Amino acid sequence: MKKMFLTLTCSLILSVSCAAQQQNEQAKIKIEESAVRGQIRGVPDGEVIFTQAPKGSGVQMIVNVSGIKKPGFHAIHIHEKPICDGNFTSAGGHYNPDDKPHGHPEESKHHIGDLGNFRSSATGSIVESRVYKHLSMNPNSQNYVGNRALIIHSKADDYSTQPTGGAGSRIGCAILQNTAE
Ligand SMILES: [Cu+2]
Repeated sequence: MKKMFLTLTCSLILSVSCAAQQQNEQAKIKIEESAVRGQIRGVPDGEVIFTQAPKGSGVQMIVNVSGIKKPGFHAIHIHEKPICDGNFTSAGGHYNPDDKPHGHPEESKHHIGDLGNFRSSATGSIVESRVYKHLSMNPNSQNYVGNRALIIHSKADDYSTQPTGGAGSRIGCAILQNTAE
């Protein structure tokens, strides 16, 4: 009887942990499915990943870049076309379907592609996570982050020069795509 009880308890524990594991796997797959990723090419290299923000609405961006030659602030924007050729002017202008003025991403008026400034460390890397309320992971939304390009600039964004923010040349470019597409 004792043995039978033990067997029963064990299999119960097993099935509970097994179910938890399955749930974890499913959650992982869901995150993978809804991720938009981009491999950064250019002078710096690295990766950018967009996922649904864990709390409330919005999109979380994790950027992990190394090899930036100039420490200090660099503008990052989403540009209109998913093309990273030559000097990256192939990516077109900032993504701005509403025809708004360029600005800071937390101000009332800005391009959908305005993501702000990122500080590169003394060793030339940017490792940062930020949440943007104005972006969307829904491919049917105008604010969708996929099928565009992420551009890293040589200089900081001044948030006022129209329409570029005076951010200088394009030193890095990533084609943004949903990995499940
Ligand atoms: Cu830009």
